[in-house]
Amino acid sequence: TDKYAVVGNPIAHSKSPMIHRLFAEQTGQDISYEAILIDNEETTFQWAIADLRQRGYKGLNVTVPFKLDAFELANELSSRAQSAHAVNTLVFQDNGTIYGDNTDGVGLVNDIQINGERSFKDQRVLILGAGGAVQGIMEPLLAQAPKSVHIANRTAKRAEVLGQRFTTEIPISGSGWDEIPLDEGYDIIINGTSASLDGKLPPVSPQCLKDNSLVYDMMYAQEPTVFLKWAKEHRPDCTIMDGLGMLVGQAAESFNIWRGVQPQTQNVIDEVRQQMSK
Ligand code: SKM
Repeated sequence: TDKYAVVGNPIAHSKSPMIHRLFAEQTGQDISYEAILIDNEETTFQWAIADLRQRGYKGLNVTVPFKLDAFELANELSSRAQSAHAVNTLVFQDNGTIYGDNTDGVGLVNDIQINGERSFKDQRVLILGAGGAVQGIMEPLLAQAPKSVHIANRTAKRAEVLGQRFTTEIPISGSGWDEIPLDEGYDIIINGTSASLDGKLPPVSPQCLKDNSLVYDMMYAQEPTVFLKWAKEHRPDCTIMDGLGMLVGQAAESFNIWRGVQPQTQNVIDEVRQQMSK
């Protein structure tokens, strides 16, 4: 049995052990997967990781607040980890080096494409927020050739600067909340702010919605988030998805990096959601 784990602080809430157990059952892979708290008052991230490696773990997922520490610790980085400036997947390689990747963005893109059956191709995309979560999805999203991307954020400057970091033919713009271009509405709207955690809405106009918009919240809960409810109230025909599929999607990609097998996600999303309602 090869050992894997997710590390973070707090970590007790993590659904990763359940998700990876379901993947292991589905694919017949012989692995174990635990949630491990790193007490950053007691130890450094670096030391904690060295200790886990010593104890025979093959790889780790890394969550809040250690994704930047993991980025700095890795000896070798994927291009998407470099552009995200964050690492959520570590691989302890046989030659002694540590490989760092970031699967959050692919998790989101695959969830929308595979489970939501929506392509990004030629779509006008609106992203709400310009923080770490959004930075993490930019490269995989741009790789899907959307028609344009607009990033809106409390501070316009941060949105503009994030947009300018990518060399691409795709037009990327940035603004504050009140300057979002609203003429046509957006095909895909992704909430990457943490407003939903506090039951709040990002301050955007319902004019950004269209009847066939796909509205995605990177947060998830048992019930649709306030943002998804808001979208449905204004446009009953729009499609809503929450971030549980992104969570399962990033896990699937990490599983594939470690095991070379790509698990199916929809049945696992359904199972985890069912557990949440118990
Ligand atoms: O990026 C993921 C991470 O790999 C695992 C996780 C969790 O277990 O809650 C959340 C995200 O940060």
